[in-house]
Amino acid sequence: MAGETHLIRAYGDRRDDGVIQLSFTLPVPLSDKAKEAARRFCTQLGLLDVKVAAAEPAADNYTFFVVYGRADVSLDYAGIDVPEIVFRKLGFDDLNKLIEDRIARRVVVLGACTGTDTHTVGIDAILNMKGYSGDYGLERYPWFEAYNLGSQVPNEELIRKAEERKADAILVSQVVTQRVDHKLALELGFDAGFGPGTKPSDVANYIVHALLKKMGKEPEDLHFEGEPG
Ligand code: B12
Repeated sequence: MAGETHLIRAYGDRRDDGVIQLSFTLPVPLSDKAKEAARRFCTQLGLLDVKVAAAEPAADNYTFFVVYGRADVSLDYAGIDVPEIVFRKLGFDDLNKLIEDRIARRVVVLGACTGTDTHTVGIDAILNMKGYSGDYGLERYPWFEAYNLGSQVPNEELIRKAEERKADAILVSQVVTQRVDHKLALELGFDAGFGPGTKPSDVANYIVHALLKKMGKEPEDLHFEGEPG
């Protein structure tokens, strides 16, 4: 009911106990002193009843910790208002059918790992027939025309080829980066940024919905599952 609050706290073992798990690395060799440092680190973060559950050497003079602690934080879930229209992500056949019905031509996509970057596994995972963790790559979609230009492709060459083929979407893979996420990708002028764990079907759905929006065939504020956020 309007005006009612709905307070939520983290759930560890029991409702509202506020218990959370944290993992992090400190630049010290593994020792009891290191564990105490980890405990104080979490206490300074505001956690209560801090317990160091695991401490493992991550490298020389680096220790990885798993810590539990109680966060005395609650927030009013009812006070969070995020207007969204979320559509179910379409599967392989449904998405191809949507392209056939609403775009009525193959969607042209070019992808490359650009600049001096040689990390091709990522872009291959998105584009190649075999895809990634059982999710087909865009080359397998009959209603996509997907071109994988490989690695170390100069940006100018990618743009030139994209213009030649009248590409609907250009996929740029940069793995040696300063951790580009969706937010930074938008700031850099890209339409979206996809990170580790992305499935080809996420990208395929994103491209089709973005194209339909551009063609005015879908509402601007449409969102779908798997869309980077
Ligand atoms: C394999 C690898 C290599 C291989 C690459 C072989 C190849 N053909 O790809 C080789 C040995 C060549 C290599 C070299 C180097 N590497 Co290297 N490499 C790795 C490693 C171990 C795995 C990367 C990988 O393939 N992951 C698997 C794929 C599937 O994951 P992914 O790339 O994230 O892709 C997924 C998503 O990100 C997404 N995605 C990726 N790209 C795109 C693009 C689009 C458009 C979309 C939508 C989605 C998408 O979809 C994919 C599936 O989900 C990582 C460490 C790691 N575990 O990540 C280091 C790593 C990436 N490498 C690193 C570095 C520094 C280098 C070198 C500079 C090392 C050196 N000093 O020589 C050189 C650079 C060479 C160059 N010019 O690029 C660093 C990068 C650090 C940073 N700041 O970014 C890492 C993180 C290692 C580390 N911890 O330091 N590397």
